[in-house]
Amino acid sequence: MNKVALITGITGQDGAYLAELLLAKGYTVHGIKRRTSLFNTDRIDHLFQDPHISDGRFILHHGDMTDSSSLTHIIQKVQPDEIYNLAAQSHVAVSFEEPEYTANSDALGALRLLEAIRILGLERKTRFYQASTSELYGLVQEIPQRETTPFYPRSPYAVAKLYAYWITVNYREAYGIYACNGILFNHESPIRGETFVTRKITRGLARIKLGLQDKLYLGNLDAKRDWGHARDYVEMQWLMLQQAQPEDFVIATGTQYSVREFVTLAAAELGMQLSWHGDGVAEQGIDQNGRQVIAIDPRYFRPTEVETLLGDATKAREKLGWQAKTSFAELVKEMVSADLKAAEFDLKVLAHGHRAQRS
Ligand code: NDP
Ligand code: GDR
Repeated sequence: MNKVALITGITGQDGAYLAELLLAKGYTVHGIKRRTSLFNTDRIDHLFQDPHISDGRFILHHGDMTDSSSLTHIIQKVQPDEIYNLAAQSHVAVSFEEPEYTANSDALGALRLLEAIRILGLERKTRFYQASTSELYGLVQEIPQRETTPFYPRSPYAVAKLYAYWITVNYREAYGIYACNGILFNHESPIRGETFVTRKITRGLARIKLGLQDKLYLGNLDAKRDWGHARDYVEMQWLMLQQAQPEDFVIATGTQYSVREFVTLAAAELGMQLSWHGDGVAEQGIDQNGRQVIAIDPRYFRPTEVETLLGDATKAREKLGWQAKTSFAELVKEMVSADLKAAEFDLKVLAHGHRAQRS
């Protein structure tokens, strides 16, 4: 019998990559999407449309992480072998503006799923994956960060995810549920949300290159991250649920770059040679023609910042044979190339007198 998976956050970046991976492995994939006034299934529409990919094995349900009744009903109906809890208000900066909602969906959401497993008597059947995050390390206590590094969360998002991390560990220990945390460092792709810094940069620079926009405004250029590719990381999410014993794993590339370095490389991909002038909020990125391309907007600084993250995924490599496949340079190249195509499309639409999408 084919396995049945339930993915929360199916319409998000990781949800889309994971659904594709599980369908390719023969799973029946159920996803939970929330009701929105506009379509929010852009990232997964191809899974419905191509019968060779899904063959009727891809099913969506309306639900919300803040609504236990919908979650419990769906789990009862689907009887999943595996639940991947990817749904979250996942934007760190937004969590300072919506701290209570972030706690409700990101912290209590995980509890609601685990309670549903328990209430429905599925403790021995259903395996549970929690999307934990390198943001737990926040004000870092050790470099690089590994499974044993102490946590010091620095945002309402990270504090909510800290609860979700520990409730996952607790339900594993208290009720014997196969539940584990993937502590994933930043991972990106051409379908990354447009307000996360990498996608904001590749999309913004591609549009500047084609004259669709003049300048890109950013915040802290000194922040350093360990950036990998989402496609590589969802493979690890699946692997973590296939082991004899549930354990928590750090997933990272082990390399680190600053936001400034990301911008410089992405610009170079587009033929723009940036030089940096001034500092703090006065810093500017200038191209080889003397045009200011990057400016700082203090709005994008966070009340408490995570300055540096660098992961050590030795445990994943040794126990699961996992290693990141995509290099930083390949990731940047792929994202820039996809956003250049999207900008070219917008330019054509404009040339025909229409309003470009999401400009
Ligand atoms: P996205 O923001 O792209 O996707 C989040 C998903 O959660 C979307 O499908 C969104 O729906 C859904 N969602 C948000 N709130 C609710 C809610 N209240 N009820 C139901 N669904 C909801 O995130 P990613 O795919 O990048 O990340 C997946 C998970 O991994 C998240 O939990 C994130 O916090 C975590 N994580 C991500 C990392 C990364 O670098 N990408 C690193 C470490 C952890 P909608 O489409 O309608 O908005
Ligand atoms: P992060 O990702 O907070 O690490 O959380 P994000 O891309 O938002 O920020 C990374 C770093 O870039 C700095 N930065 C900016 N960030 C944004 N969004 N916009 C800007 O204009 C900008 N300028 C500079 C930020 O200050 C920060 O230091 C992501 C999310 O996917 C989380 O859900 C996940 O848990 C972590 O990665 C691991």
